[in-house]
Amino acid sequence: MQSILIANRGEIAVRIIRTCRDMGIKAVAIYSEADINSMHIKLADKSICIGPPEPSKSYLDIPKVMSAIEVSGAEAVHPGYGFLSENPKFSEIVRASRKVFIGPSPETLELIGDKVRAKEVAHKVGLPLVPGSDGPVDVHNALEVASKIGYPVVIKAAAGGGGRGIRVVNNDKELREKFHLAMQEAEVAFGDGRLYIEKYLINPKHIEFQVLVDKYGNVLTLGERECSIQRRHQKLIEEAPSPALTEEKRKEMEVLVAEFCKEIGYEGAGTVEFLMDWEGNFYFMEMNGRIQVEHPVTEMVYGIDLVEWQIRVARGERIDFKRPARRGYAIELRINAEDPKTFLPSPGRVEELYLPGGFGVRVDTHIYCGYSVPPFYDSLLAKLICWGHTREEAVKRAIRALEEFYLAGNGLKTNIDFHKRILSSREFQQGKHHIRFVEELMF
Ligand code: MV4
Repeated sequence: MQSILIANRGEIAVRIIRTCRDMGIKAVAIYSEADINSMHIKLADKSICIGPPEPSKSYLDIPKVMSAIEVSGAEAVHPGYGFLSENPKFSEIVRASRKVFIGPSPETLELIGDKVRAKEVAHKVGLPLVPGSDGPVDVHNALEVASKIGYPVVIKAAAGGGGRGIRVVNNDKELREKFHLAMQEAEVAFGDGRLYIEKYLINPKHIEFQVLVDKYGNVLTLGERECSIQRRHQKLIEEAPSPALTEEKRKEMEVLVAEFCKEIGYEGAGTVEFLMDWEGNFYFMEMNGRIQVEHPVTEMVYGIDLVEWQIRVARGERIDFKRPARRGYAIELRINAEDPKTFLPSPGRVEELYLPGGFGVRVDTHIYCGYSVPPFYDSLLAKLICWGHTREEAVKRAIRALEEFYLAGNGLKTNIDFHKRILSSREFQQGKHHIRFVEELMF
């Protein structure tokens, strides 16, 4: 494989280009008119403008991305996260064009995109599910199931995921009222109105397992990340390993995760998502078929370049090594261009920038002095990843690195101080945080 087109932008495009260069592979960048001054263009061997700023006319426009692949002569495409990364049609078209899609097959993406089908397979291999409906329900069915499992229950869209299309209801009346609305919304958002219901878990932790699978069914599990610090389904802090898991529980979950991957014929890097309650019960939620924003915490504790291995397994190499030993603790802070009060995006120009460094500190970013953050995309400016021998050391180092992080810009605001508050809180330091922690910290 001599050249890869990166169908993405921002920090993840930079991240992927770096590994391409490490591997001696040429990197082709694509960019929208709003990204003409972006770092990923400067680092790539070649770059192609694919259209106007709106994602639907550039990074999400399959014919334009396909033309760029053809024109550049790239043999493979890395989709990064978001955009086209989990689009089965895109994976299919890339394959039909005799190019390599660095990710799962269209069939697998289709399967894991259907949360009801994914849950069926999870159940089959023995992964625990939250009590709820087996499969899609109508409103009568939903009321019946709710009376069995008890309120509160959550209504979810079969085609949803990542927090899109979920709704909590507390009684029959609310269920009746919100069910039709949820169905209409799911129909509009996903073209699929199927709904299912689950018992609503109170203040669980979000725990996800990293896997890497080659074309020969060898599954490498690389432990978990805890991503409970989030707001409105935007993760803010992720860490590995989770302070909530014992080695025995981790092993138990990894065995089941590997079974699940084999059962669906998974290929590439992926993440299996769970919620965990305070008694240590875990429940399968969904699988994500992409490299995730928070992958560096896994890289730091296992000493493995996940993007490199995505590329290796995509070109048919075997995972023929034992799992590397895990070492220490890593924590990632997402530095966003957002107003700390309203959490609204705060685009603008970076005028002064000093990035932290030193032992155990990694910064993945595409920003530089003079760069203007465009208003069209997500507000992620940088990922600050810190390592420590212990969790306490990783947290202390993260606070130190945040204090070093200096960014001044015209109109630009960041969540750096907000991170300091979270890391300094007793709940977080004791590992007792859960998915509603940020909300509770704010009110
Ligand atoms: C839940 C839940 C509570 N109970 N399911 C949201 C994203 C999707 N992947 C699963 N989600 C949830 N499902 C039951 N039965 C609470 C959430 C949830 C959540 C999960 C993970 C991380 C952040 C979250 C924020 C709000 C709700």
